[in-house]
Amino acid sequence: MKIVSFKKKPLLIFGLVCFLAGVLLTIYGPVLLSLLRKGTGLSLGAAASSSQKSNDADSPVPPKVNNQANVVLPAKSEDQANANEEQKRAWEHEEELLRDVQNILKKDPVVLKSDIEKDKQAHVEVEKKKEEESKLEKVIEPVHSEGGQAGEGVPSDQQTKERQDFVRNMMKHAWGGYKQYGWGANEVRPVSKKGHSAGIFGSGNSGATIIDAIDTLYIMGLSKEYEEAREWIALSFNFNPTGDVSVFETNIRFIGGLLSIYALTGDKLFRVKAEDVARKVLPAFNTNTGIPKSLINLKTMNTKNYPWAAGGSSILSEFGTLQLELDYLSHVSGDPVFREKVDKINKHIRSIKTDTNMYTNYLNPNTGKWGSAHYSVGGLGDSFYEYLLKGWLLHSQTDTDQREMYDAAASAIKEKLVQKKENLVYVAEMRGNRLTHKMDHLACFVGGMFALGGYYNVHQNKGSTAVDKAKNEEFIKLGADVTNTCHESYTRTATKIGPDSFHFEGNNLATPTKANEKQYLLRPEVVESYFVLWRTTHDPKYREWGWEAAQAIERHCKKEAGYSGIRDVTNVNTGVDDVQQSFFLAETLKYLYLLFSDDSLIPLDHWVFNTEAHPIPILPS
Ligand code: DMJ
Repeated sequence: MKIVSFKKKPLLIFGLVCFLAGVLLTIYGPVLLSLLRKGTGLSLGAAASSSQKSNDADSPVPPKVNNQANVVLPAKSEDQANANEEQKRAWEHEEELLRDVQNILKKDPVVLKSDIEKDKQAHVEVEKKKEEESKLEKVIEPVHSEGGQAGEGVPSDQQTKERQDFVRNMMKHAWGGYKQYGWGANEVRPVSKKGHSAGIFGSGNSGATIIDAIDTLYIMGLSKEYEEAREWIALSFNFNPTGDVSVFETNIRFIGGLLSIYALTGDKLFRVKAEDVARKVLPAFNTNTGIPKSLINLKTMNTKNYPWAAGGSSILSEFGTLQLELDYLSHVSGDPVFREKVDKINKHIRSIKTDTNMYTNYLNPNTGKWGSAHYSVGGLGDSFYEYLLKGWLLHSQTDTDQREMYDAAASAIKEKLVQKKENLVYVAEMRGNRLTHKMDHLACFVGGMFALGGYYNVHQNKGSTAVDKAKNEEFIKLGADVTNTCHESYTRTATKIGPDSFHFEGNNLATPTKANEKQYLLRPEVVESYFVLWRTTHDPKYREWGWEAAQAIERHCKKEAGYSGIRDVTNVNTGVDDVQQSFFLAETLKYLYLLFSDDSLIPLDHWVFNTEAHPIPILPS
């Protein structure tokens, strides 16, 4: 560092004062001159007018000024009087400026320096504010949002309305805890009251809860909370996590969440942010087959699969759960690149489809071959089947290949995996040819999926477009039966909340065995199926079941700063995991709320829910 010697200081200060005086005189010199002239009775205006008077009859004639009292002599015409008045004001202003300059020059150089610093700071603040205001600016684009108006769907009967309010209050509590203790972090720890992040998000604060929750806030008509979320997204959301992030989770939570709120509001901000996030993960698709890797590091652009996935495979439920978000993103952005990624994956899967119409949970993205024969509608497989159906719905039921794939896959699941023990219908898993008589909480979405497909007549007679009415009804019934089993997994525990996995062997009937199967992570799949079954059958029992679940969650999971997962659903004195998962706000509470809302709110004829419960509008055919 250069040190200025003490002796040289006065010289420096003198120099600085001279410099400032020079600058200020350059700026205010003409003013000074004008005032000096004024003092001698010769104004700039008067000087100018004396030379112009004869050749410009219309130009304002400057007034004569009485030096003592500054009194303007009467003008000849009204115009002249106005011009005189204006000129007088200008001179007064100039005088004021000069006084300011004189005062500034009288100041101690140290004070002067600090004043300049303060001015600079104030300028920076003003510029920052301007920038923020421009970021917060709302540009609304036309979108298809039928039935997506904030706060709509109030049910007509009092009891249902009270239940709807109850769920809205749950959402307020969940949001309030996150806002106070986890703001900007991915999630909140509702007991230890601090931010939390899971490995799927990489490192850093990406505000997963804000992005995941914003459409729920909007749908519930929580406008203050919605604005808080929007402001954070506008000013602070850049999606720059370090470490490995999950491409699948980024897609369903971030891209899906942003696109959904864009579709509901038309607010351009969300479309631009969604596109930005999507572009960042595109390098994960650069494999021989176009099947993306599971993880991407956004700093190094390294991509890889989970080390536990056999043979370096990608996961079926991950690469098969992209179409809703990426097709819609291409539709609204006009850039086909996103849809092309999905098309390539679909093309590859179709090219290696087997006669069994089943899809194993693993696929090697480089060789393009299926991995070990593990079939499941729970974790690793689940939303692949969901998106076969929903991709067909998204495109107004026009993609025949996709319809046939879903029809055939659902039939294969029914034939090979669906089992019944006593009165309980469930969907088992299969390894090789062996069944595992177990269902995950995750697999409980399948009840809603089967019912949704049947409701929209996805099952058609082979080789024709004629609807197979009986088969569709069978699937609605199958959906109801499986959902009944999932409900049983709730009613058979002490807390009335369902476990993460449950078995159908020996004495086990929809009950968990191992310790880690007894936890409840605030998952949505069971209430998701209640919601879909309610919309497709209007059997009132689904609202009752949803109400049981809401109350049980309130009783056992509510903590001071939000809701927490619990360790053991079979024990009313259970411990907690101290995590409020972002999907609790995105999915669990949204499905419960919609269950108690009128069907006109997010009508199924116009919207299709992504696997994180973010509604995406059905595209015109
Ligand atoms: C959610 O993130 C999604 O529903 C996903 O498809 C599966 N897992 C969780 C919730 O359990």
